[in-house]
Amino acid sequence: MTIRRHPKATVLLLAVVAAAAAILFTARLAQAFHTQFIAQNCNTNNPQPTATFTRHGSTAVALHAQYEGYQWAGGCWNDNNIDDSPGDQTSNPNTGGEGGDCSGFTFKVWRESTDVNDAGAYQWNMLRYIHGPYTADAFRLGDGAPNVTYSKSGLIAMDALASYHHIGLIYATNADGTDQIIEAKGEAYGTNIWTRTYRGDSNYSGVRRLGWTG
Ligand SMILES: [Ca+2]
Ligand SMILES: [Ca+2]
Ligand SMILES: [Ca+2]
Repeated sequence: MTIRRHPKATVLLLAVVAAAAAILFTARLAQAFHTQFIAQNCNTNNPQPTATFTRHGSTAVALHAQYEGYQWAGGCWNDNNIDDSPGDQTSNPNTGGEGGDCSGFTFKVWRESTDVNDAGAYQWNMLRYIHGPYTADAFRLGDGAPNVTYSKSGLIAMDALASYHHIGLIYATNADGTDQIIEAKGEAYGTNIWTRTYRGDSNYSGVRRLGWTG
């Protein structure tokens, strides 16, 4: 059986459907924007200075962030393996969502100080909201007392590859010259491990955090 509608009724129906979809979309956008993850979950506790810090230990720190979210200028996450703040507006530091951005993630995993002249090691809890003073490009240039540029061919686990826009940490090296990179990749991707060709990409430079005790 065919249901016949008057053409005007069809147009009206489509308009109503479109309006409802627009309202729903706006509501979802607002909801995503207002997860208030940082406000509701994160703290400003002092970091713990650590006399020893190892590549193995920092790998464990990095793995807590795996499967969590991404937040532009962010630096606070839990470890429930869910992105608690998906679909936020991109490149907006005020969305207040879960996760680090690429440089905030690196800062925390490398246990750095907010004082760029201090090369010491500081353990920041994952729910401590902190981004740190470095952009990806600052890391690329080896800015800050703990950080140096380093030959790409000599990079090992927990060293970094950085470009003007992005920085990722080496989780493991692959036999074919690529690397498994653990990184806070972007709003749509969150934080995870991916096989990358950064080491062979001229836009990327090697960066090392100094002072590992093991
Ligand atoms: Ca996790
Ligand atoms: Ca989470
Ligand atoms: Ca997010």
